[in-house]
Amino acid sequence: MAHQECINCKTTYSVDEIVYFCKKCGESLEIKFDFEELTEATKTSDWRAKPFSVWRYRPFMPIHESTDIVTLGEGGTGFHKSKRLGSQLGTKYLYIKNEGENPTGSFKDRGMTVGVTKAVELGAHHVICASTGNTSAALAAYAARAGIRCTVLIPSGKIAYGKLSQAMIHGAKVLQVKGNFDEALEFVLKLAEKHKDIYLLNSINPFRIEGQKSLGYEICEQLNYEAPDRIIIPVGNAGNISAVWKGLKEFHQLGLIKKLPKMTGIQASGSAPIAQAIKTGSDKIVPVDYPETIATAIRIGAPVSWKKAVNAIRESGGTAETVTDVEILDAQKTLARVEGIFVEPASASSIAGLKKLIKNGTINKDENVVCITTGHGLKDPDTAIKQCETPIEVDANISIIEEALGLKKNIQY
Ligand code: AN7
Repeated sequence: MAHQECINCKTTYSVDEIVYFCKKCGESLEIKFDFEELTEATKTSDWRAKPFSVWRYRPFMPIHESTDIVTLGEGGTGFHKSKRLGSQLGTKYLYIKNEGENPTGSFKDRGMTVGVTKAVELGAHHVICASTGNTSAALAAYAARAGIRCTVLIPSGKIAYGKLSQAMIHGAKVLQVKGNFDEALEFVLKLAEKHKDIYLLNSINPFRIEGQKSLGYEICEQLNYEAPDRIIIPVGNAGNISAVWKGLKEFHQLGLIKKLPKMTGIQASGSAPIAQAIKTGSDKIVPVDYPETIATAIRIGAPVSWKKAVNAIRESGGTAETVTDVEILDAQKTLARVEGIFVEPASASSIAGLKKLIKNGTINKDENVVCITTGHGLKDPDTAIKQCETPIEVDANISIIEEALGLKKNIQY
């Protein structure tokens, strides 16, 4: 029903073949379905009767029917109408799709449940990824669940402790490579090329993208089979924006939604090659050699899926914007305090981007906007704590506590 296809020269490969790049032209691959078969499969299946989750969409997934899935209950995340934040920022219809509510605390779980299921289906016993943190946390958890070996390569410098602790406790072998994320990715690509028994699960792997496309489906279903006017997404390696766009286009092609939203990608200003390409109208990106940002999850200078992302943004009539670290941290705090949603800095970039695009007139107040927040705030408690007032140490004494709280003493209620 499905095959892998080169995004450039359209060469096809079976879904049972382990291949990460086109053997003819070296470009990345995507999963393509026979549309008539997909239409039939989705008509005859009772998927709509299933609860929200990635596997509600099993007929849309390139996994054999007989395969046992590796799952921790991913997807079905909260879709929060955000009236207070919306009115503060000047937009009427704002929703936060909070992917931090996934099992390991990020959207990566959607891709990993499908990616690790595929790994097991292919008979792999060892999975690998390079990661700024969340991918490694998710892969380590799903590999543990499947009972297979897991290796992760992380960049040197700061990686958020919550994520590192997850990879470690789930038993992954963690190597910190002296270099940035882009260099770590080069090594895992080389390892997977050299050692055919190691299965690569970076977002270049098209099966992961299939899992992540469910995020696009779910948003439309949570809006009662309507697409929003715009979806705003933090962009690093650009797998997610490509995946969401793929899901939306499939729903559209199946007639489940009538229109498509404007895909809007947000990057941190210190690592923004895609936003630069969009702004300058270029057909190529200029990689950033030394990417820098407080949002370590998206500190990526040479995004592998940039072509798919640029295409998604242009095809949908969307845009891309950059946000500074100060804007990111400000958005993180505002979202936590105004809506009660705690997200990690990279995730807050979608909110910071929304604020900027309203201010510069790109987004008008009547647009129906969905901001995706990609990872939970507890992933990176250090950054959160640094922005807040330090707890005051007080003596165990009621009047001292009242004084510290600014409460009047001697009042009887
Ligand atoms: C919270 O974990 O790349 O544009 O190695 O953790 O699909 O790369 C993380 C990416 C956004 C960017 N938000 O998504 C990794 C990694 C959070 C993230 C992104 C990431 P893509």
